[in-house]
Amino acid sequence: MKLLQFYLPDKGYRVGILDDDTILDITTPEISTTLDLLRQAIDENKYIDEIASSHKVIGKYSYESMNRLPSKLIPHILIPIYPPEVWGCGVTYKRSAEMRDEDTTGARGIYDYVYFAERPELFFKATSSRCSGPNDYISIRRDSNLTAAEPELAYILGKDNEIIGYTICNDVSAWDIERENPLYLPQSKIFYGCCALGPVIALNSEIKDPYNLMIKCQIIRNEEIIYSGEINSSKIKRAFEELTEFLCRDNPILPGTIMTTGTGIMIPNDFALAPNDIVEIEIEKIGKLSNPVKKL
Ligand code: DO4
Ligand code: MG
Repeated sequence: MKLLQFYLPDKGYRVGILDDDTILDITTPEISTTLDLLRQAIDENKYIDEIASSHKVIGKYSYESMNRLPSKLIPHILIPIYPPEVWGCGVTYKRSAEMRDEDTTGARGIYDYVYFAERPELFFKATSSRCSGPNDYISIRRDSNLTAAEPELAYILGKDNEIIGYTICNDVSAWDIERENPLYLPQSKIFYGCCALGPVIALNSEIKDPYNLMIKCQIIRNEEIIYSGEINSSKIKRAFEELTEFLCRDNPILPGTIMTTGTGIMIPNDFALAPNDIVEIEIEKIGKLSNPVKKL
């Protein structure tokens, strides 16, 4: 099952199930977000799929017609969850370690160390207020001249830090700030519009093997594809349980917290983001997340 959130000008914020190209509206007066569904599942000690299927379908809409730039005047899909927190993992793919070291010291260094170390790199990435949903703008911060898209598979944690499902994340990062000094990492990672999520939450029932998913990324500039890259999630070095264990070690997290698992597609510096670019990230069995770019 795939869950999503959407907006209707006459009815407000809604929660639904995506059934092929049809959005099934399962909103009730008490449950209007995916986080409400998750909390209900936790309270009733049930799977979230069970809770979602127990809700009555009160409307049906075409997904394609709502997959558009958000505006209060027209129906559109929204970020699929309002996460209390988004955390990021770094250097989980070999290419990420190699390129980050080449671009900082030109030799093996801190990234190579972390790639092989027992402790993973984990960093605080965003709150809901800094996240963008499908088709909404992602940002280049005003003091960055080299901001890159980082296409990533992300997972959502529920009760007892268990994974309930997966989504797509663009871990938009100011690489020039990160490269100037590793202590600047939070400023390279956290800013308004730094994290795109969506378009849906593909629950565990949809994703039989999260370590075998094709992840593809395209950057479109003036209607031309200027960059295309791909990686399979099988190339990730760390198991998700391992990442979650480090995240939650003496660090309580709330249900709905998102972990983004790191990028294996290192986009060359020549394709640094520019205003009005469109970044498309597609992950098998989840869908396609598309976001335009603006400079703050
Ligand atoms: O240490 C820098 C950030 C790493 C990261 O975001 C990634 O590998 O995806
Ligand atoms: Mg990243």
